[in-house]
Amino acid sequence: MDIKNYSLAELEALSQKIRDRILDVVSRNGGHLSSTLGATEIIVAMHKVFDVANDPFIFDVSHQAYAHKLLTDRWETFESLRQFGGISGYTKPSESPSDYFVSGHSSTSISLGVGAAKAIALQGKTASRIPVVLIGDGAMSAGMAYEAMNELGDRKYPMVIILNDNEMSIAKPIGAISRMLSSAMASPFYQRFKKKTEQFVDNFGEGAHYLAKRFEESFKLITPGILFEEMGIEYIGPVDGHDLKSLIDILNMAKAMGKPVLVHVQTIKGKGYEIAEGKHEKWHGVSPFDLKSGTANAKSSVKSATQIYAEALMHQADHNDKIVGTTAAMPSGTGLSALMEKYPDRFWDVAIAEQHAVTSMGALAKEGFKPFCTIYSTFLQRGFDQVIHDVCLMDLPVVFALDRAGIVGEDGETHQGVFDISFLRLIPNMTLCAPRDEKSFHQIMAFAAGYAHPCAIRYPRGAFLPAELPESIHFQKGKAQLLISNASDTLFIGYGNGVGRAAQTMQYLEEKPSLLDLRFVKPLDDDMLRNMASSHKKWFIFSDSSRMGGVGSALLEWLSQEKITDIDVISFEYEDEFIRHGNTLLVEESLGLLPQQLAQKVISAL
Ligand SMILES: Cc1ncc(C[n+]2csc(CCOP(=O)(O)OP(=O)(O)O)c2C)c(N)n1
Repeated sequence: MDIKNYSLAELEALSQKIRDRILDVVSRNGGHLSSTLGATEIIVAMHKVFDVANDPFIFDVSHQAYAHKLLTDRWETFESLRQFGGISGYTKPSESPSDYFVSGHSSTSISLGVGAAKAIALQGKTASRIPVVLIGDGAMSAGMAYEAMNELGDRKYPMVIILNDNEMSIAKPIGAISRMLSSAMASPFYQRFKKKTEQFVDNFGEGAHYLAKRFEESFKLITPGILFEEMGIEYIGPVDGHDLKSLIDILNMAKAMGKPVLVHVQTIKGKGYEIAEGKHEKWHGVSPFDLKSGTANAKSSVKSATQIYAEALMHQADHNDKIVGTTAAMPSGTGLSALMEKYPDRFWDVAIAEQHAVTSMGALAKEGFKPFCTIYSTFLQRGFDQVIHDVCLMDLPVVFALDRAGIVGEDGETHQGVFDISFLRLIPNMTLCAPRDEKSFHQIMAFAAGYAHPCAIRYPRGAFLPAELPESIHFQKGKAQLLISNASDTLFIGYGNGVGRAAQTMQYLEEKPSLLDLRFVKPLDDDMLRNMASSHKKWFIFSDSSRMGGVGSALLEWLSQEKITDIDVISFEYEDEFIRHGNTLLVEESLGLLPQQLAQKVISAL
């Protein structure tokens, strides 16, 4: 949609139309709501001032970029937002050339802007192309943003960074930076004073400009401006992010400055949908809801793995005051909110700062505490080096609780929790285990609370796959549990949620195999596996994880080490490719991973 020649009134009408479309589709499909509603005018202004076909448009996390999708040829297809085979909830160049980069993990945008600016300089196009970056105040809490600004402020590449400050991350933002952003510059006093100064300047002309500038400059000493200006980045703001005229004027100005400029924009999260307006965590990401009342259409009555984790951790924390824990900006997503409320001195949200979360928990462990570092599988990728360098090298007893392990559904590629086994298994001192249901989760938490070395526990998004199986027994390091023993050549080996998948697959088979709950993929249960290898010659592996380096891989390495050569191993883990977004069952069906499909594969393999 070319909006370059739109009048202000037309742009305002367009913003309303965009909001209506977002509300209509998100209320039916679910998705990110309040961030994207709040950023609507900013994105319309970006499209008015910059040229999406030429200038890199870079959205941090990109969950707020729905307006951008609607403005770039996806008005109709937006209908399929986040559905299998449909439009992604994030920017994705393979979906549209207007999407500059894949994004889903936060705080990469300024680095991308710096990289793009370097390329633009090398191409000799500095006069005709400029990166424009949209980043939220929550995303500004991560170290990467400062690493990028540190270089940018020194090299002075022309770039416009729009800081969308809605005073919210998903939850309440944490830390000094967010406090600084909402400090004096944004205060009513400053706003009133600024207006007065502007009137004064208008009335008295040039001479007054000098005074006004002096005022601004001295004020910056106690405002967010100082932070950015001292880094060498011009600061403009705060600007009302719902006032299109101001936004367009200021972005035009920032674009013309020929240097790095940060425009501090204030918005209301959820703007335009009254029920969601303001600081409401629950409207950040939503499942389908009734537009009129704002109530969710359907709520699952089955307990999620996250809920079980939170209850089990609460139980451990109630009985052991050495237990501490952290989340990196996901208090409700990880179930830690209740613990933070009950034990505010022992459970912390550290903002979007996975690396810092891991390392700081290492120090707590060194001091004799027992940290539970609760992070989504996909976001621990950020803290990989810290797991090795600051926890495992010291053999510290940090527990990594990895939520959303496996396919996560509608968030798709950027959020799939499929790599954790592969990237953690190779670390010396690391123990890896997984529960399969509520009871085993409580047992594993008791095990972890008393364990003196690093360990990681993975569990799925939503509920465990249900299965009628013998009860889980007490957890012991490196010990598997044989759940079903049949006089069969075939052994199903399940890990975590894979146990339920294996049990469900069995229901479609006439000849019933044996079923082993592996429980620990590191260390493996040597005795049990030797036993199984002598009686079962066909092993099928069930685990919601990447095949490369995953559970099957661990077992093949073990067989090779043991010089056992007469076992066939077939792994039903994920192939070596990125997994698309969509309803989890539909995605699994497309990968042939539904129990009925797996049963067919087993039959053909036997
Ligand atoms: C590395 C990483 N950790 C956690 C998240 C989860 N996450 C998605 S959006 C978000 C909050 C972003 O807040 P902000 O930048 O202020 O944007 P807003 O939604 O408020 O517009 C978080 C924590 C993520 N995407 N990436």
